[in-house]
Amino acid sequence: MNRGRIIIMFLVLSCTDKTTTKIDTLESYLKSKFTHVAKIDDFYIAAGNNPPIETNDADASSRDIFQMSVRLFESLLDQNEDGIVDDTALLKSLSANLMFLIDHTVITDIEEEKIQELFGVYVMTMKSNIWPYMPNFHYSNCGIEISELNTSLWRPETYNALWEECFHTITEAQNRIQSNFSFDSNSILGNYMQNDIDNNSYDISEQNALEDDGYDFNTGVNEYVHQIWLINICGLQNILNEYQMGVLMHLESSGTPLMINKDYNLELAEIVK
Ligand SMILES: [Ca+2]
Repeated sequence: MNRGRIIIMFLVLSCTDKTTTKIDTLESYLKSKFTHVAKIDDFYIAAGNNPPIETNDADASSRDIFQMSVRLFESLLDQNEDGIVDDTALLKSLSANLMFLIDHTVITDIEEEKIQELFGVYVMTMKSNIWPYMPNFHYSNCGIEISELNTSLWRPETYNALWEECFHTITEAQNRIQSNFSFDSNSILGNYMQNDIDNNSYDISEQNALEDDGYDFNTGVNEYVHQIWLINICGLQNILNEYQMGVLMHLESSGTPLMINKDYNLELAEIVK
């Protein structure tokens, strides 16, 4: 073998090696692609550099929305605010199965699939160009003006969608480790929603029509659970009907975090970048 061939082979090998190392871990991948990266155990939260568009804070930056998402996850994982994760099994499920990404859809549409393919984690997103980021939204003043929960389309006027996406991430993690925490038809939570619909006290058909029959049962249960969780946090559990109260009791017995503090100020997460 002549010297030229050896050098070429060496170059090929070292290039291959570099590429492998670069996308070796989710952490290094996220650091290479995004502006902000945090982790709680091995559960990653990342955000690009794009500021939120749908917001009532004109000065809101990508750092602001990133930092709030970190605080929300910290609060959800440490309900009694003693600086220690309450439920290690829940955190392990988050780490093993999911990550959270904040960016505009031009980025998330590509990265959701890519990250799943490369690292096998499901990417939950906050699409910060189309979903509202309302940093002042607080449970003490939710501005809820309904006297019953009767449609899947309901959200508070000034709702911060970041709460909803962080909450869905937590319930997705529960869904993956707790057999009685399913969103399928004939599951405990699915039956509550179906019975509520059969009783004509709750409706998903309007949303289903709006989404061109794309609003499937599982998504419906997911959002039903979220609405009930939010109404409870806002202190209005008295407007929930018997099915919805059943859901709330089931969340409580399943260990779903029932509080959320956007101002959580202990450092549970590690800021990686
Ligand atoms: Ca704790």
